[in-house]
Amino acid sequence: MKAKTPKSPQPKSASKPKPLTAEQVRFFHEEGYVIVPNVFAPADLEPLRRELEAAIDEKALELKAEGKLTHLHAELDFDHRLAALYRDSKENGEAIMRRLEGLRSGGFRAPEMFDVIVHPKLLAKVSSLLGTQEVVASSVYRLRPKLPNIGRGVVPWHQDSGYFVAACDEELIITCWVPLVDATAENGCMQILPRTHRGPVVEHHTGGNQGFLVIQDENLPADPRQAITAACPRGGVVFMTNRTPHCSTPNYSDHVRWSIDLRYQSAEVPNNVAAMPKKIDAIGKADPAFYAKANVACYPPEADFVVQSRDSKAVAAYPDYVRRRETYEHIKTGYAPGRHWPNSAKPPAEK
Ligand SMILES: O=C(O)CCC(=O)C(=O)O
Repeated sequence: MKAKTPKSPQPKSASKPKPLTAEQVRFFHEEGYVIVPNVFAPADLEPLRRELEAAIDEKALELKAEGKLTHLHAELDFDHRLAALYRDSKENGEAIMRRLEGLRSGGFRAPEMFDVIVHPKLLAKVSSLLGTQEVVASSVYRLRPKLPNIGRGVVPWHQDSGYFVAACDEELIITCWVPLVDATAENGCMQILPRTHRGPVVEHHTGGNQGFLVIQDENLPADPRQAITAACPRGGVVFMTNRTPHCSTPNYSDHVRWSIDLRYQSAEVPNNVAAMPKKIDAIGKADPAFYAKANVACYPPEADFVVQSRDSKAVAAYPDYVRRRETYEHIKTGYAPGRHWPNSAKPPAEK
């Protein structure tokens, strides 16, 4: 993909972004989630949608040049094109999605993605939930194209904390689920079990759909029939805690349910912003107790970065974000305390 620099996420003329209302904050803490429409204006998400469209086009052209694909479906819009490419060839569809989702090949980290992660409209809302100006973004963000009528992308019941180290169970890490199309029950939005997030991280099992972790129904903290359907219009955001059980259902529509999920925490919560993996391991080698004591991230395999701080020098610019993600991708830290969830046939997917 071509090298570009991000646009400034804060247009000079923009009015000060609004925090959540006291009622929305109260609802979030009571219910474990809050769905907020119009966090973004449609135009705010357009650059990301366009960049994803360009990435699909680039990969489709590459596959065509390799003789693997005949029909580019270039006449279709962003919401439909990937579904058509997948219908023609599962292999090609998977290859395109791997390019977009690729966890170990960089993931999607175009400037347009970064601009959404650090968007002041989103950070103002996140800040009001965290109760601090000092905000760290976790690299555990994901892009999810859920295609129509295939099981791929259906996510079983889990708490995000099921993926994080146990030392962070009592911390607050906010998931911001941002649909890039209107998310509905029909196209497979999330289901959320409300008012259960104050309980513990319950037992997860490995080997759910697509290798995801799964909470079996008998281990859910409430009857799954009490789940709410978290429909959310494009521009809106579903905010959830890391202990809020949630899942997502199949897409029965004719279009792709595009979404991204981003995660944020207070800078007080363990994170790896101060160290790259080599440094963490060098200290850990000299002092094995270090890993246990150190502030070394709720999800150690991926890089965290500061997105908001009173100290503006601490805030990661786009090149820092790319460098940190690349470094973590290529150098694995030895600090990886697994949760040791009960085994099943397949290994768990990375979040
Ligand atoms: O997007 C989905 O379908 C599921 C998202 C999810 O499980 C998450 O954001 O943790």
